[in-house]
Order: sequence, then C-alpha cells, then structure tokens
Amino acid sequence: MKTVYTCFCTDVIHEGHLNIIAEAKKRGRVIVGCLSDEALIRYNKFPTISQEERIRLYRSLDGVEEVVIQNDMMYDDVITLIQPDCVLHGDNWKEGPEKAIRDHVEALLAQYGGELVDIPYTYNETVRKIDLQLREKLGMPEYRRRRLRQLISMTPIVKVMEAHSGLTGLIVEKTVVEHEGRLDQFDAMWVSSLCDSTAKGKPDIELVDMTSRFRTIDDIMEVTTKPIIFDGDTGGLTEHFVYTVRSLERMGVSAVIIEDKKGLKKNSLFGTEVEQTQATIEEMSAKIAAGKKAQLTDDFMIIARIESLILERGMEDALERAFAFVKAGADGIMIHSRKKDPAEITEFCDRFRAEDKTTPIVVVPSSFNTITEDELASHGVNIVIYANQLTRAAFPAMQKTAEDILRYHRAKEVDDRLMPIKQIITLIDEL
Ligand code: SPV
Ligand code: MG
Repeated sequence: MKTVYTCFCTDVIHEGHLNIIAEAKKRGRVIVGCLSDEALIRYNKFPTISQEERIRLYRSLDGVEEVVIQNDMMYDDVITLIQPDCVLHGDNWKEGPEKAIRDHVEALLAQYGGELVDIPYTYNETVRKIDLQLREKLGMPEYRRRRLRQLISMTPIVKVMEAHSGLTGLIVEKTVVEHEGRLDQFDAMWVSSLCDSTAKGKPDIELVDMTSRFRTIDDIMEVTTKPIIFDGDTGGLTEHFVYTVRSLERMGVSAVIIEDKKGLKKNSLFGTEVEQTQATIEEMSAKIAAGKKAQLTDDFMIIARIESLILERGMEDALERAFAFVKAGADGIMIHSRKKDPAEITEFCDRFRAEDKTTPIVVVPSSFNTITEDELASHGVNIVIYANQLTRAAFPAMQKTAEDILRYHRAKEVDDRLMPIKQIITLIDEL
C-alpha cells in the first residue's frame, strides 16, 4: 500500500483539512505531520494549543493512520524518514513565500520518484471565520501576555521589531520572507519610547505621558496578535510605576523594560554627550521589587535595563547591577551599548551567563549592528530588539517625497516609488 504524507499546522480542523484527508486516503495510507512549535512560529502563526494537543487532535481524525512530528518546515526530516510515495497539500502553496517550501519538497520527492499532489485549497466563509476567530483569540490579553515567555522557551532567539502605530504593527505582524530556503518572521513588537515620541514629533525625554503611550499600544493591539514589549523608560516614580505595571498587564502587554536612570532621561544613544544620571543599585532594585509586588499574573515580565556601558561606568559596574537586579526580582536583563563593536556586549553576556544560566538577556543592536542573531544567541542572548529601524526607514522616504512634489509641482515623479493604494488596502484586514 502506498503512503501519503500531509503536513498540518492548524489548531482547528475544518472542512479543508477533512478534504485533504479524504483525498489522501484515496491514494493510500495517510500519515499526518504535526509541524513542531519551533518551526511553526517561524512560518505560520503562533499556536493556540500545545504541540501535544495538536498531535492528539490529528490522531483523532478518521482516516489518519499515523501522526509524526515534522521539525523542519522544508520537510527534509520527514521525507528522509518516511520516504512517502506521495505528498499532498492545498494548492495555496503555489504562490507567495510558501512556494519555496513547495519547490523544495518537489525536489526532495524527485530524488526517489515520489509524487507531489496539489489539491484545490478550500476557502469559504466558514473557513475564513475560523481563521479570524483563531486570530482574535491570539490577540486576547491572556494569550498575548504569556506568549513572550512561551517564545523564550521555544526559540533560540526571540526577534522583536519596533512598532509605533497600527500600520507599523501590521508590518511587524504580517511580514514573512523567504530567504536562503527558509521562511522567517518577527516574533514580537517593541513599543519604543524613541519612536513613539518621534511619531508624535516630541523628544524622547519621558515627555509623552503614559496615557498617550497606552493609546499607541491600544492602536497596535487592535490590529495585531504578536506580543508586545513596552519601553518603560525609567519607569518614573516607583509610586507611579506600580500603576503602570498593573495597566500594562491588564492590557495584555508581555513585558516592560525599565532603565536604571533617574531625573531627566535622554535617549541612550546620546551616551555621555548629554547629562544623564544613573540610579543607584538600591533605588533601581526597590523599583523592580515594587513592580514585581504589584504584578498579578505569572506571565508579565519586568526587565531591568543597565546603562553602565552607555554611561562609561565599566563592565564590573554593569555586571554588579545585573546580578543585583535579578536578586531584586527582575525577570530579564537588558544590556545596552552604543559602540559599533559588539565586543563589550558579548563580554557582558558571556560573563553574566557564566554565573546565571537562565535569566533572559535582551540586547538592542542599533549601533553594534554587524552581529547576527545566531552570534548573539551563541553568547546567551534570548531577545534581540530592532528598536528604531522602521521609523528611520520611513522618515527619509517621506521627506524625499515631500521635497520632490514641491520640486516638480506635481506627484507624477514620485509615483513609481510609492506603494499602490490597492496594496496598502490589502494590508488592512476587514472583519
Ligand atoms: C528606544 O527605542 O526608545 C530605546 C532604545 O530605548 S535606544 O533608543 O537605543 O535607547
Ligand atoms: Mg527608549
């Protein structure tokens, strides 16, 4: 009897999946692959049920003879293991980023004469509603909030991109690329104080008040599902910070990062060019401890950001602070640097990891941007934040467009480099 393989990455079985099984059954013994969590988050959306629950769900389906884990989104592992006579998939993977997967599977099958069958993809009102409901579920505060901790345990490095509006949130949510035979996407969003302030035309000095910052979070949350890390600046007064923690937690934000500075905060990338005062270990520890006490769920994270390297206070000071802040209850450490060379960051991470194997490390490689995610992960970094690149990309493009329209007294000259309005519209989902 022939073996037919199909890979599922769904949390809910609808008529489309039942149709795939029925079509597969006509051709032989049906083996369903359950795409592992680690592969799923790179290529599809975050699961709402666990890998074990998905396996149980697929096993319970009539016509499914066997369920195996597929760890590689490109099918290499399962095809080597099973050598199915046939791989069956909906024909939706003939286009878009998933086409790379189809091409790869086709090549793998060709090596031993296996067959690839694309069946018409089922997409109707019921399927659309199920997709939408799943997405809505992922966007609910209780699911979104705990997702950052889940991601830290699921993936070697959590990739976070800046968002400061509904639209930038959608870009972070939906951008999927195929590169060198793999699909990839961002895991989470960073609501940067710099970019949130800049979008409002204000300086990054804690001038934009919390109510306004929460409004930005809300705009992003309304149209996305990925977890949010909030740039909490200094956290403000401890008496205020405890309220901020409660509000963020209630909204479904996953983490706040607060930096060990006090007084008038300026952006770290100014370094010692402007006057900035570092809080003492005791002051910062008290703020962290108060925040942890105010927190109600186990999901939320308070991450302590250390400014010692930015303020040129040295590595020993940075490490002493890191260990003290973890002791005070911090759920993670962010170490920042404005050097081009990543050496001080990797030294910090190696020395911190030598003593603390588990506390997540966060870095923001805006200046030390030559280091790759793999290299950071090899030094024990858990979260990488691309803190301002979307803002810095959009600003010059908008400025040049404004200049050229003034220059030519019409918009024709700029049109070629603009996104068609139709494409903008497709970014935005309708209910
Ligand atoms: C931000 O994005 O606002 C940050 C990171 O705090 S940095 O600008 O590098 O200080
Ligand atoms: Mg900031």
